[in-house]
Amino acid sequence: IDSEVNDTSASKRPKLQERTDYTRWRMLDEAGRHTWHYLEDKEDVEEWPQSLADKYFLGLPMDLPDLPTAKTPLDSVKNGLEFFQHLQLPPGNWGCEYGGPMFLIPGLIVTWSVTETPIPSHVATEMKNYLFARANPDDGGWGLHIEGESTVFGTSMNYTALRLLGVSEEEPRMIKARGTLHKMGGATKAPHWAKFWLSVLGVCQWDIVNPVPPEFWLLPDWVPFHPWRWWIHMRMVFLPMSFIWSKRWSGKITPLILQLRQELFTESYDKINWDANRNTIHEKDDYHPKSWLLKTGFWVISNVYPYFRVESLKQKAEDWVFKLIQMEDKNTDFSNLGPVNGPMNFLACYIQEGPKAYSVQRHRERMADFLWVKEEGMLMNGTNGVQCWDTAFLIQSVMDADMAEDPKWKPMLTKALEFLDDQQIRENVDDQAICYRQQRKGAWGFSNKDQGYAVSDCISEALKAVLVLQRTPGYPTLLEDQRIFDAIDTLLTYQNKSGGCASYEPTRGSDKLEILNAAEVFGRIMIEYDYPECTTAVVTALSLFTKYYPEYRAADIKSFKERAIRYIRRAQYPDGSWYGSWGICFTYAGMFALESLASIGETYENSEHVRKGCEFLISKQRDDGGWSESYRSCERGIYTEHPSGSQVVMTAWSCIALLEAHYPDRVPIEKALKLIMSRQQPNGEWLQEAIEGVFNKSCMISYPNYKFIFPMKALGMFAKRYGDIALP
Ligand code: LAN
Repeated sequence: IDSEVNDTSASKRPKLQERTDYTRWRMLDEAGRHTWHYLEDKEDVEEWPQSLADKYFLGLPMDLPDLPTAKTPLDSVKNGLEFFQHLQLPPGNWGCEYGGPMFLIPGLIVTWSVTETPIPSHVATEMKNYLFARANPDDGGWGLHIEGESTVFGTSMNYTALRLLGVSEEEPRMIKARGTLHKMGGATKAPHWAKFWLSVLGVCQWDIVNPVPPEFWLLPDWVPFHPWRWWIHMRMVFLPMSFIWSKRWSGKITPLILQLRQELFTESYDKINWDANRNTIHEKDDYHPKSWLLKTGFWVISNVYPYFRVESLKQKAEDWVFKLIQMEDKNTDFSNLGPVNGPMNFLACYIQEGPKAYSVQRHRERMADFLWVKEEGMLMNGTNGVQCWDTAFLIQSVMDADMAEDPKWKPMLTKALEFLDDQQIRENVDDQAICYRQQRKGAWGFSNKDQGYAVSDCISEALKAVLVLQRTPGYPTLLEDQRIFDAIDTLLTYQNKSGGCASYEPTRGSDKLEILNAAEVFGRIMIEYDYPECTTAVVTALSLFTKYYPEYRAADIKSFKERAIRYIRRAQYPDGSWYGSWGICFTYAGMFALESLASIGETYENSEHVRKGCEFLISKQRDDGGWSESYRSCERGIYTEHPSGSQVVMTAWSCIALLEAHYPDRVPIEKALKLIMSRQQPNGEWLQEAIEGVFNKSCMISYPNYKFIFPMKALGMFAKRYGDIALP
């Protein structure tokens, strides 16, 4: 495919190739910052050889020898580690692609396009490849996430991204995708976020975008719907979005934009009634239909408020919002909370401070932190990585298999420990209260400390890993007591009145705020909720902490745990299951719930809750010994199997749950572990199966390292309990 030449800005557009040379890609890990580099020079290629991890990520042959066939669970763990150690990155952490959502690349490309950021040809080529690889084979469109059915959101946005990358509208795959888009009614049926991005681009007119008034940020803090009370991801997207909406800013109208105006709609651009389409949405996109109250509010803000919106108030709101954007940029060194607010903050800085500003330059650099290259091409990750989270779990898996003292794994684990040591967040942010941030001193985030957002369960999992490993003979004590106490102090701020814990912050608003959910494509996004996974992770961390430090804040911890456990019991469904919000789905939450109950001494023998939890899982075991869960479980709230059969990851979660619970019958567990072992490849790896993670009920996200971490943990726990025997 050749880039177009029928457009004045076309000369600035990247030159697309079929494919790049995969032997030239390298992933650089600078203290947990992951960026991909394409080496154009032959000399560089020689000086910086491709690592085994690079090859693995890129799908190139690693040429590893076959390992002795695993006969026992620990053989299998050893083989798994033998493989997985090659993926450890120099600072001691693990990384991986973190794709799934199909709405991230388009936001970035629109931002690059309107900020006139040149896109290198190798980047454009591989993004194009990824997007085509992830088009649905039957209709050529795209869904909300990689396994989802085509929607207007996915199809209109990814089609647009491909056009901006230089793909011709006559390319057969584009014709097919456009046909699918038109069959669904065209881009006027897109959800709010798509209408927003298309207006930024100049393909839609701003009148089609439901209002995002920055004035919300001027409300006094006591107002029950003030954005500071929203779930952090919503308010941090709302923030720059409100700035850009208020400015009604659009990029340059180039010939390509004029063409897109012809391609994306089913009626002629000039005839479209933009206001009248603000609330039109295709049913496939409408996961969370807007409430009548919200629609009324939108009507008032669009039709009445403009008469009262004095310039000074608008200015004041924009100024304050921009200050908050600057605080977010400063507190994260422009990494930003995530891949949606990142590009939006970038654009807001461009609008406010102009193309030459430092902020614009730094944002531009930071976009690289979200990008990842794999065999299918280049994608945009859901965060700037999974560094702390996956590293903490890997350490725990090896500990659970009792292998940490084996000299063979000491260098690997020591490096992993050093990484967590380096990544602990040591200070609260400046102006914490003014920019509505949560205390974070002593915490860990999900990705790295540049991003620096603490999460309740990320603190917990990292803390557990550190606590045990640095007490294991042969390992250094890197975190002195005070740093552990800092983590505990922060962790203890996370409990809600209900006893449960949410993700980034304790819940700040009422669930009635869901009435203001205007994103349409996601569910349960407006506030923080209690999550069984997060709550249980905190409980297990506190239980472990008390073992080592029985005195420190003992009363607080005791009451925290009691209340948390009461919540966990309440959160159990009548059938014995727990609903998982961050992994798919009931198997994931079941694992966390039963682990935390075990940590306070509740097992199958003495607890009705545990028994019911086990019975639920056992009732879902398949004839081949495995478990299989589809993302539909998350959407529907009902256990649903994946059409492709048993999954290694869900099977491992279920085994861990049963082992934690001391389920009395080992036969089902053995059967499951045999399935896991039978899926292990001769070089020790497990292959990617169906998607594992979720957010906001409707969007799925990949956790590729789970297929290593959790099978090894399950196998190791079994061997520790029953001995390392060959499975019958
Ligand atoms: C994540 C990733 C990690 C995840 C866990 C730690 C696993 C969870 O237990 C708590 C919540 C958290 C931190 C989480 C929250 C939402 C995230 C950041 C994501 C699922 C990764 C991507 C997602 C983010 C919202 C994607 C951008 C999309 C928007 C709707 C803004």
